[in-house]
Formats: sequence, structure tokens, C-alpha cells
Amino acid sequence: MKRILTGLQPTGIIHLGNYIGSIKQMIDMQDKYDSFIFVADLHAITIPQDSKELSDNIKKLIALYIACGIDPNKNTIFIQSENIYHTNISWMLECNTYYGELSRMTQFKDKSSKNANFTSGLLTYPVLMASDILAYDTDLVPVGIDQKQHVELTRDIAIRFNNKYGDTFKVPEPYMTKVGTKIMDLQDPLHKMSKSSENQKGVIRLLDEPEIIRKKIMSATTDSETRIIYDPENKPGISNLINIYSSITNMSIKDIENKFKDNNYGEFKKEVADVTINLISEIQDKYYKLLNSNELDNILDKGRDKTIEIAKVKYEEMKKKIGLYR
Ligand code: ATP
Ligand code: LTN
Repeated sequence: MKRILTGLQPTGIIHLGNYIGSIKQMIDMQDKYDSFIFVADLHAITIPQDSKELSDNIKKLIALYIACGIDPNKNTIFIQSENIYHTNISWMLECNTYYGELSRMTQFKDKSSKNANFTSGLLTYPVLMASDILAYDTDLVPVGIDQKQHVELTRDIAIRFNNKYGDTFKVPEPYMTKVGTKIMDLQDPLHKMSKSSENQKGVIRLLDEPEIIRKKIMSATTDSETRIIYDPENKPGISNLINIYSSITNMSIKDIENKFKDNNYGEFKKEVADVTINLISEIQDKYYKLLNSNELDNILDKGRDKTIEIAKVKYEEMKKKIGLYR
């Protein structure tokens, strides 16, 4: 079975767009791959974080993923900072990575241009990511397009190390998650729903109260017509609601248009709110049960112990090859 590994930064509560565009797909992959999923908390601190909020977000992210259907029996789930080998391996990889390579990364150029006081962690971020991937002989790395360049650098680092010290790392491939339906901001349907959106009214977070979800959907921006027709160009607001309804119910767009051909926007919005609240309430039920049980700790302890065991072997092998021994 091929191994996949992916990391998520605990930088905010995930939303309906993340669920439809990414989590549903990861749930689908868990049956076909030996799957490792971790919280990239060390990556999150490359930019300033409030410590209490960060700690809360780490736990919330794990609990939400499991509540959504990421099965702990089919996935190895862990927290990056609980496995010291990631940073130890990262140092040895850093010493085999060029400053020029790192300073050319688009994400680095982008983020460092926004704040003159950026940390050196922002520069070396992709090497830590390489370490996350290479420590586990990962075959495939499911990521969005923005992370593809980092996986390509990981390949370069692995090949360079293998050439210099002998075969040590499996060279991974990026696995571009197929672009699922893009869910748009409810208030501004020309832009995607996003964790970092300024206007919270347009974003449905998986931990929003049901009544808040209903309000957000009922006040979603639509056009001045009344017919429920899928036309993303001319009717982006209503088309977005059709996409949400279709993704949640698995109904085709044609069937939805048919079902609601005699209804007005208000009536359709109420139906969209109902199915969304239904889905999210179920996720929240599981989420709160998990948060208040020991289950989460057991899952994370298991993930930590298993990944430490694997990464330690790779770390020792690297040390030996480099000459770090008595
Ligand atoms: P940020 O605002 O910090 O960029 P984000 O909400 O855009 O965050 P990411 O953390 O960049 O989310 O993405 C996590 C995953 O969710 C990615 O696979 C991405 O493709 C998917 N995703 C994010 N937003 C949407 C959306 N609106 N519709 C569908 N998929 C999405
Ligand atoms: N940089 C990624 C998170 C991440 C990751 C990884 C993804 C850290 N390490 C290893 C895949 C494999 C991000 O910001 N989405």
C-alpha cells in the first residue's frame, strides 16, 4: 500500500469550503492508502501566534477532522511538535539545502514582503516540510497548488542527499488534490470562502452555532431575479448555494433546479440552511463528545509513539551517513 502524508496548519477554525473541497476527499483516500495526517504546529509559529489560541486550535483541528470522518483506525494522526525527530532531521537537511533555493520560494517571497521583520523560520519552513515528508518514506503528498513548489524542493533535497550519502530517502511525488467544487464567500460570491476572510458573515465555520449558520445562509448575497438556476457567471450567489446543496446532498445540479423550479430564493435558502445545519450538527455532536473524552489523547499518543519510532530510524541512519557518531 502506498503511503500518503499531509500536514495542516492550526491557524483557524475550518469552514464548509475546507470540508467540501478537501476533507471529503481525504476521507475517500483513507481506504486506498496508508495515510498519515498531522497538525503542522511548528510551521504555524513561523508567523506570530497567540499561545493559548494556538494550543486550542491544535486540539480543535484534530477533533474536527475526526468528527468529519477521518478514521483514526485508518490514519496515523499526530502532532508535529510531539515528535522531536522532525526538527532534528530538518537541521541535517538544512545543511544540505542552499540559501538561494529557499529565498526563491514563492510563498517565502510573498510572506516576507508583507512584513519586514520576518523570522528565519519563514525562510527554512520548506526544509521542515521536507523533513516531515522524508522521515516516513512517503510516496505521495496531497497538497493544494500553493504547496507544490515545496514538495518539488523536497524532491531536490532528497535526491541531493541520496547522491551525496547513498540511498537514504524515497523521493516523493506531489499529489494534487483534484479541485473539488470551490465554495464561495456567502457575502462576496466572487471570492472563495476562506479562513482568513475579514467578513465572518460570509464564512460558515464548522463550529458555528446552528442559528448563526441559518442567519448567514438566509442573508447570503443573491441577484435580483427569482429563479433557481445554475449560472455561476451571471448568478454567482445562487449558484454557490446550489453547489453547497449539491455537495451536501449528492444531488445533481439539474435535479436541484428541477426540485426547486417553483420556489423562490427565500424558500431555497431555507432548504440549504436545513441540510447544512443537519450536516454540521452531526459533526459538532461528534466533535464535542471527542473533546470531552480521553479518546483524542489516546489517538494522539498512539500517533506520537508510532511516528517517533519510524522517524528515529531515519534520523539514526542520517547521523551515521553524515558522520555524527563516536
Ligand atoms: P487561508 O484563508 O488561511 O488561505 P483557506 O481557508 O483558504 O485558508 P487552506 O488552509 O488554504 O484554506 O486550504 C485547506 C484545504 O481546503 C485546501 O485543500 C484547499 O484547496 C481547500 N479549500 C480552501 N478553501 C476552499 C473553498 N472555498 N472551497 C473549496 N475548497 C477549499
Ligand atoms: N506547508 C503546508 C503544511 C505542511 C505539509 C507538510 C503539507 C507542513 N508539512 C508536509 C504536506 C506535507 C501548508 O501550509 N498547507
